[in-house]
Amino acid sequence: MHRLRTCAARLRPLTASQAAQTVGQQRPLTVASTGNTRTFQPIRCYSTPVASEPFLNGTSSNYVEEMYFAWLEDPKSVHKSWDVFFRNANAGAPPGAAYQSPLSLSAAPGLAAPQLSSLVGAQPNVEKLVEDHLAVQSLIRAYQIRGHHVAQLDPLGILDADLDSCVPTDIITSSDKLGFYGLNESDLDKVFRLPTTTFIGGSETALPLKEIIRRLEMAYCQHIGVEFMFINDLEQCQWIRQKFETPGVMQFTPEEKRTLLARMIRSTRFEEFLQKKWSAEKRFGLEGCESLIPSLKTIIDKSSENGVEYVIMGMPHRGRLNVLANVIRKELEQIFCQFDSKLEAADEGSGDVKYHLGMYHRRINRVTDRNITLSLVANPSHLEAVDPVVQGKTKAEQFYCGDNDGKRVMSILLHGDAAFAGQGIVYETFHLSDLPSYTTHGTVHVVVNNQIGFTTDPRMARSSPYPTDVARVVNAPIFHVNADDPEAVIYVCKVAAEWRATFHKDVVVDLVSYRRMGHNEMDEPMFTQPLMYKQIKKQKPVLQKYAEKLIAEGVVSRQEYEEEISKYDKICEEAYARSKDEKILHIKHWLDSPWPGFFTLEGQPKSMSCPSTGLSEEDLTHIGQVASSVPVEDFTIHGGLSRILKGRGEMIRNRTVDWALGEYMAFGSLLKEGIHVRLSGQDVERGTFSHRHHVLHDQNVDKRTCIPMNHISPDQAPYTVCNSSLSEYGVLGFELGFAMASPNALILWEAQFGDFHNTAQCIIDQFICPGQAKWVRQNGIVLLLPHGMEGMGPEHSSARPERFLQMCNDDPDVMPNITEDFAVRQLYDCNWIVVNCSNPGNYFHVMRRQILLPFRKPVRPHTLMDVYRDLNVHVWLQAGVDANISRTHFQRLIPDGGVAAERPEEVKRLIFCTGKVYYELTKERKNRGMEGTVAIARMEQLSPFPFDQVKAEVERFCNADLVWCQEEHKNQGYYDYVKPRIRTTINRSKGVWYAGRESAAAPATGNKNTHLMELRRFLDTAFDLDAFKDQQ
Ligand SMILES: Cc1ncc(C[n+]2csc(CCOP(=O)(O)OP(=O)(O)O)c2C)c(N)n1
Ligand SMILES: [Mg+2]
Repeated sequence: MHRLRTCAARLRPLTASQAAQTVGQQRPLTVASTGNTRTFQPIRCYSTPVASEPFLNGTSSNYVEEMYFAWLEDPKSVHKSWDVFFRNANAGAPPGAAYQSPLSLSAAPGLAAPQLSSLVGAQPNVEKLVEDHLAVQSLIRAYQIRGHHVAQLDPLGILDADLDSCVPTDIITSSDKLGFYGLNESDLDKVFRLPTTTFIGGSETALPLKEIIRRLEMAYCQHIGVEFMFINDLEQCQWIRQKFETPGVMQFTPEEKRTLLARMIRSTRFEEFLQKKWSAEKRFGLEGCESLIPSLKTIIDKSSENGVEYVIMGMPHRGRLNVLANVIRKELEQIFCQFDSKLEAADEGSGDVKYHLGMYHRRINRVTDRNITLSLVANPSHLEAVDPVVQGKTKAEQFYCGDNDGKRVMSILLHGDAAFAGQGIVYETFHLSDLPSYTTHGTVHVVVNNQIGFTTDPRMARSSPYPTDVARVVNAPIFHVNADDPEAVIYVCKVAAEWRATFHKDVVVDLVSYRRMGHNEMDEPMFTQPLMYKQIKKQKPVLQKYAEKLIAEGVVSRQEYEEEISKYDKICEEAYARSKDEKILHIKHWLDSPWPGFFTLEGQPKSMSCPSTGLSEEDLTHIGQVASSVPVEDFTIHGGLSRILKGRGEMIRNRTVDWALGEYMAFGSLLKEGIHVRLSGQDVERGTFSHRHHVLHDQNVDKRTCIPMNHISPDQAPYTVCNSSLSEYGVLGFELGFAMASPNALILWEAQFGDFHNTAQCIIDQFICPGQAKWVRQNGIVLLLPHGMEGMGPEHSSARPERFLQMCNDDPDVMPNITEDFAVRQLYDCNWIVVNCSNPGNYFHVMRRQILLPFRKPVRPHTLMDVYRDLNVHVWLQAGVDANISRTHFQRLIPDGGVAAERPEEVKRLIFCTGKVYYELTKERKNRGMEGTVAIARMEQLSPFPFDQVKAEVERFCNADLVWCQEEHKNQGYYDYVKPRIRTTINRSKGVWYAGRESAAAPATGNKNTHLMELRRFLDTAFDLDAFKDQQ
């Protein structure tokens, strides 16, 4: 086959007679016009049988392969010309000799190979002509595939953007290379017919070879390197070819050039102004890639022209202040005052450095005269971590405004070259880009490729040729561009925006640039990049180069240029003067996602109370019925599932619920109240433990599904439940972003098992835990983390509650004032809520409380794997707690309500615990007949700590010693968190003893026997009333 491919590479679709009469003919039209957008019809369809295609139409080696396999199966199934070709090739004809002119086709089939060989060369002129045409076609294709490798992308002219100095053999850098194609210098003036896969001809269908090469050079080897030939879709490839190959396509009007110059002035002079005023401050300036600003503005202008109203952006440190000033148009004085160390913070929390803050701004786009909202999402230092967050927020904004195909809301993501290549989250984010529940219908990625990451040379920082190769996995075209050519930059940005508007897929603009200063303005780059920086010092700034070009062209005069500079400098100076008046820094002004109407005008919660989370019996019954039915006609579900639904119906009749039904009722009731619910994560639709079944699958019809929860009532909010890609970092980030967009939605992410959250640790540590403190941004995301020691080994056991508890912001040593609104105020003050529900009723209530609270906090309930499985049935969502079900609520602590409570003073031990160990403890207590001597209280909300209720419980069992019992190891779980807080509650009057597994490195043993022995041991300790005598 390899030999056939070699032959095929030399073929081109042109008969000799066609070749002779090409000049002046129109190329066959492949463009269909549909309204404003032009779409390309596929030129060829590969449907089987491929037989009817004649030999001379074959254009690609894949195609030849297909043809070959069809021929192998049945030589008659292909066109005669192919039959002859394959028989000749199989008979050993060398490349170029297997082809027979169609003129001899009639004779061919009957001829044996030796006879055929006598025909080869029988018409030497025709054959040479065809071969030369085929060669030219290969040459064109070579430029389309590999032209970017020789494009002049590095403004410094010292590095190869693809890290490879070799020039591909098939790119014609000198006339002797024509030999690769069997051509020579004398062919340069010959005219060749152009194939339909190129647009270099413009209105011409044939060109001299010399001109073909020149035009290919112009299209692919100047300041733009286009990487796109890996895209599987022919229509998309044609679209790109047309955008870059059509002669004269990169034309700018004088007006456009002047606008570009003005934008370059702003970008450059902004950095110069900051450098002049605060030379000793870090700002991660944009010097060396100033064309980023016009590039972003072009993408936004073009997108606005195409109907986009809202652009959500995420970006790292480099040039961020410049983007805020000149793209988002944050008031300059607000930026400048951030440099003032005397500025006091008005808001609570830590705040963040100026180059991490977010922004939200609605304004008129001056170019299109349309409204546009721009939001830059606040981010941590952790590079690229913001990517999925931006995507999630974008998806949410699209969802809430009914923008189903991303025509009104879009995202732009900026990247550094080193981070884009090195950070895995980039890949995880790309993999969400085309999934139905996660797509944002195309993101424009812009890489500030300054060819360095801090002090590391790209040759040491990546294994891929370009930093952008990760984008190839989703077939995103990649436009590399020399950032010192502002017009080329603007052109690719226009194409990128059009690409997104046309195909609604991701696209990458790679601004190949340099970094004029060190990593930050204090850094000495000559330590590590001496040669590069010697060159940089010689490099004329891009603004100066572009201004000189426009002055030479007569587009602007030097005076106009200088006036434009003075005008912007004056704007900066005036803003600087105003910034001196700012005495207080309001982080609130830097909010990226305002929630209009949710807070008071001062940004406070509208109340400090939480209504009952209970529901009427009627509502519970109704939702329960939906949960146990198939609301669609002629829909066949699996027999096992029918039994599960029947079981649910039974529970409704018995007024009991299991975990899945409790969750169903929580979600269903919120949907009924108009609250959107979105549950996302791996296999959440069915549920890892096969308990949920929120999506029913028709057993007879492929892809026919039904989500009963969307059939609760006609005016309900929609329910989204989606199995995610196998990613935690990307998907949790995405859901966090989704939850940012609106407070009126319950957004949940579930880990397959709790411990898998650690691959998303950055989102937890950098965004969820401190998000409000850093960026005054609340977020009500729910993390469902299955947890429980069940002898399943070190993995799949622990959701690592100790980590979440360690990051809670409450003070273990201070007993808070117990006021009437204590429970809610405590929630308001905390950074997040950690709960561990021991029954489905409490899970139901805590889910509803998330939404009924007048503010939003992330919550992290452990969901108990055991409870999923044992169908631990509870009576009608705690109806027993309150006779009137509509007044029930989440219980932060479930006190002992059994025999021990009857004579509390006789109780010798009060055991506090949380989660599933409660069931082990009650069983053991019963077995030992100690119901009257040992009380057991369940802490359902660990953080914020229920100081008031712990206090009440300790006072009730006043003669009891206190034990914390957990199934986790001592250095894990809850002990380190609860112990000091219980001690503070009781004014350190008693000890808090420990019953649980010993300290260990791994979360659980892999040996079932050891697991059970450990359990036995700590239960013995928990019920041995003398166990702690020696420690008193
Ligand atoms: C996840 C992560 N690792 C390390 C760092 C430290 N760091 C900050 S900037 C930087 C270099 C980034 O290089 P690049 O992505 O090319 O951006 P540039 O600074 O060149 O614009 C590094 C390593 C970080 N901020 N985030
Ligand atoms: Mg870099």
